[in-house]
Amino acid sequence: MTNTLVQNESINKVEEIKDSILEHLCFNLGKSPRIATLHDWYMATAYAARERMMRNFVSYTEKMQNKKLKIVGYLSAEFLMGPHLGNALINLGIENETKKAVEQLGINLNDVLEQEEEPGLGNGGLGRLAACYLDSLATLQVPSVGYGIRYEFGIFDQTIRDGWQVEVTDKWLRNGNPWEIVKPELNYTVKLGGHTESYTDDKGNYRVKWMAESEIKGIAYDTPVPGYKNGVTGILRLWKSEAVESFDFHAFDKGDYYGAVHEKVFSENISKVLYPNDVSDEGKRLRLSQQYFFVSCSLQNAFHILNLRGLSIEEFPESMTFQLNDTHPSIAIAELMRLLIDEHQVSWDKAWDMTKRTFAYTNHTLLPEALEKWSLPLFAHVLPRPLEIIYEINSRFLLTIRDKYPGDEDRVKRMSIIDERGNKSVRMAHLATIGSHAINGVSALHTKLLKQDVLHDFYELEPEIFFNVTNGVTPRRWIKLYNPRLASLVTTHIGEGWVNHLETDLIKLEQYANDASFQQAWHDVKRQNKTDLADLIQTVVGTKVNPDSLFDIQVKRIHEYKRQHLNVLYIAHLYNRIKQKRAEGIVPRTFIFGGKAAPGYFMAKLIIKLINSVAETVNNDPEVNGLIKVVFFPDFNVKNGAHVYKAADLSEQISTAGKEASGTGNMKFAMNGALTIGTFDGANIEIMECVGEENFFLFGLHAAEVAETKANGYWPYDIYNNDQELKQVIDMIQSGVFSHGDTNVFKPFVDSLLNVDPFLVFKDFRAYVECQEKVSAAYANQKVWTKMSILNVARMGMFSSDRSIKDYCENIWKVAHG
Ligand code: Z16
Repeated sequence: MTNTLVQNESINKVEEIKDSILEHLCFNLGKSPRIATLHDWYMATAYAARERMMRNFVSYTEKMQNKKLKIVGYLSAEFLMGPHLGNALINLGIENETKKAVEQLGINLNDVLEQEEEPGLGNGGLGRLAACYLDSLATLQVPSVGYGIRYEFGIFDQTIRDGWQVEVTDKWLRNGNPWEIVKPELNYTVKLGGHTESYTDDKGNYRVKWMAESEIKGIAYDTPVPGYKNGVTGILRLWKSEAVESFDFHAFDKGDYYGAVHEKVFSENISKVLYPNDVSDEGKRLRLSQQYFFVSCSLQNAFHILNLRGLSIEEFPESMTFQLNDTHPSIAIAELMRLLIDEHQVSWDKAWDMTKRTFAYTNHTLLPEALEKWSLPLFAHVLPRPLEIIYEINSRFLLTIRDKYPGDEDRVKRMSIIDERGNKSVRMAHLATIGSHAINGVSALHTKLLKQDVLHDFYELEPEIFFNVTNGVTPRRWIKLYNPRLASLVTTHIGEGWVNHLETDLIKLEQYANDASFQQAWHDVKRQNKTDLADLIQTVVGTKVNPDSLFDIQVKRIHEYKRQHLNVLYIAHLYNRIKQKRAEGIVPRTFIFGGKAAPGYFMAKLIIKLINSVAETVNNDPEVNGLIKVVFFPDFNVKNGAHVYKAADLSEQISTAGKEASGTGNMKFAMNGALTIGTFDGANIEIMECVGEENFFLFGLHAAEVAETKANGYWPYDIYNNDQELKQVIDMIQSGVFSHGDTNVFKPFVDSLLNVDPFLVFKDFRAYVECQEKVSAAYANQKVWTKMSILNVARMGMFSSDRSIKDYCENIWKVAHG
């Protein structure tokens, strides 16, 4: 094609998009351009983008009717999709044309994008991983459906008042959601509570009937997921709970109006709100109901799809495979058994074989407080029939263990789905493991520890079903969309193949690592990104920060195992040095934090207060003279992430070794040119192997040393007493230096560290300080730093979620990919 032809085509596209926006403004929003608000323009532009996706959506759904294709069902209680519009334009390849189209309508595209309220239907890493995987599934043309819950309220919005976190309800649906399409005809009934009754059917078979206390209805809401410039649109199918019609008839008959309304309220509650805990288990009845609700709807929908494709029940495992995203959906194992046995009259042995072939389980944590356990009475109350099935699964499973390990009753107790110690409970990780044909961890270290510790007995039993699939993130959103300057610099040098071939193409950047003009351009991109973030911080937080200082960033959920407080102790240490006139060698730094604390997690909330208190003291002390600045950026989410990752010089990945299953923020930072200071934990290790030890700031204990330290009796108080600088820092916090003399507020924090220090902050403090000194020295030489930054990005190709999805396709799902 000649250039003018390409130009004409693009002009036509701009006209087409403009017409489409104006049509949607009129037909869907009922507005004229004259009175349209920015939000109206956003809605109209969203509809215009959605329209283009829906053509592909319909053809892709048709393609899924092909009987030979295996469909992947990704079962997840969370999908943290982030704003749709910008991503849709990138993946449809119409971002430039749309920018021009809205400009011709007198509007700025960025202002339009800013209007979108993000669907925060996830807590953090796990939910965002699911979203990256949907992007890669569509991009790799894998027939797939993401199944989850359409929470009316997603993760709370975080505001900061007097340094403390205050939660605000996330009303993401208040202005409408142009991305979803409700499918009222796709609705399923889900039972809850009640009891079971057995009977003999006309063929003389033993059967069970679940006499539920209540029934609720799940309605499908579909959101299109565009693949990258490939004409494919995948599906995110979320379930909203409603009352079944029969209920109000029944209650109204009896003249019980309030009874009927009560049922409605109860039913709608199921999908009302996301539980705001990241890696920690609440054990609440409503949560169990949510899990069962979305899993049951999804499996019933799978039978419907099977039927549409003209397949038989026996063909279920070949026609669809389900990935369990952590144990949250693991009740699916009992539910598929129930549907096969109670509703489709399949025999136990056959049903069990089919179930095992259908499911695979991803574990995302080793932390004991995160491993889901349901109290037996609660489980029996909410899910009496699934519990009976779990008992049967367990007793058959334990027979095989007793058979294989005669006399080893200890092993039987350890492996049982039912934990018989103390208050009896159902161990969901055991159910997930026993009912799956593949189990995987999310980084090499995590998988190793999974085999060694948490699932060791199961690994011994069936080593061949354990896999590792290291996490990845999508370069479409996390580089191309959110770092356009870097993206275009990279594209002008190595072409644009990296966007969907990161694994093979990004490495081509290596040849420019020593090129002085490329280094300059690279440095300029980072500098501009930092200026953008500095401006945003000024607006949002009111703190003035220097774009020439080292931007040292830690954004992630606030948790003691992630050790934001280790970072804070280092800041307090630097402050102390400045006050003592020992500031030589300190490079100007801006410490930026962001992240939400679970509302019920006292210590995490206190850490937020501490960060803000240190910020207030340090930022306003004339003696510091701007040498260091501290910022807590409120309400960290996907939308804010757009401004944060691209502006980082240094990425903080400092969890206690063995505690962070993988981490994915570490990948987003490194592929946007930040260097990492990190422990030997999760995917940090693989990142370091890829970028080279010389381009990575490693410190601290290894996982085995952490376990050893604890086993030998750990005394943080001794470390405090023997390290004068650490002692000064702790004493400063305790004595009220950061709290206007208040000695109470941080007492629980200090006491916890001095007496317990569960995550070995004191143990790693000295190594961290020394490593930070190396960071400062390296940053002082900007040329060398920039070269390290380029090499970091060039060598991050393997952390594309496309690579992860290919691993799942080849090793676990056994499906073809593009
Ligand atoms: C979660 O976000 C994670 C684990 C978990 O059990 C529950 C939730 Cl909500 C995180 C891990 O902490 C993190 O290391 C990992 O990168 C992420 O899941 C995705 O695998």
